[in-house]
Amino acid sequence: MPIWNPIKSVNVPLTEEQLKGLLKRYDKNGDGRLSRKELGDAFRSLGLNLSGWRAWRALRHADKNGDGYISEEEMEELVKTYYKNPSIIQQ
Ligand SMILES: [Ca+2]
Ligand SMILES: [Ca+2]
Repeated sequence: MPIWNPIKSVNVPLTEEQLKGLLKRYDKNGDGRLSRKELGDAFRSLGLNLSGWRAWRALRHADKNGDGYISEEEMEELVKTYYKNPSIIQQ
């Protein structure tokens, strides 16, 4: 399966700020954090079809305090980590 980097495949590369903003837009219930489902929807909008263990792995990776949700701080951390190592959610 080819590795597809969504940041390189969009016409205008997303900055960290834009990616963060995009993630926040997927906080559908407005509780300030992303559930696994909300995170999955956000990834899908980036062209990443993360299902099953991949979505679980991304969530586990991002969810530092283990409460099952991605807080704003955890989102920032996820975005930073992703830019350093996109393969965290593509393997
Ligand atoms: Ca939410
Ligand atoms: Ca958390």
